[in-house]
Amino acid sequence: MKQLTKVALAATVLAIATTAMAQPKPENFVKQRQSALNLIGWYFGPLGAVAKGEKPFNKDDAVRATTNLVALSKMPWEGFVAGTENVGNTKALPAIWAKPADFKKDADNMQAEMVKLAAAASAGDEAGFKKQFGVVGGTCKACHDDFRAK
Ligand code: ASC
Repeated sequence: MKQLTKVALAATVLAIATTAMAQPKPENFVKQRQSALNLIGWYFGPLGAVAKGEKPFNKDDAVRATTNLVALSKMPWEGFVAGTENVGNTKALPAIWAKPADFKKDADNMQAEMVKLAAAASAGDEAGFKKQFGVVGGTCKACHDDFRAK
């Protein structure tokens, strides 16, 4: 292939890829937010056993889980775009789009409290970690109560 043809082909492929990424299908936004929230449950849930004293506190495990959780906590929100209110199998309530500032406040709370949970883990602060687990759980619950169908 000639060099110019290669460059033109690469540009075309890039243009197509960019267009595909710029316009995800509505169902992919739902998948995006559900994937992130499921992973948050995956890493957060097992910490509950630690918080309850059913499993010993292990600093390395806690750091690993909360490092993932801090990153994950930033992700679901971009999936709640307009036009996805009734797409597929969603528990997202219309209030998310009717009261975006309230929804954002709950989302911001969760992220801020998650950072504190990660800080307690890094500090090896077992008592602080257990207490903060409950605070983070409260931010999950607050948002679910107002914005997620039962
Ligand atoms: C979890 C999980 C939730 C929240 C919520 C907190 O571990 O999967 O949805 O915590 O139960 O109240």
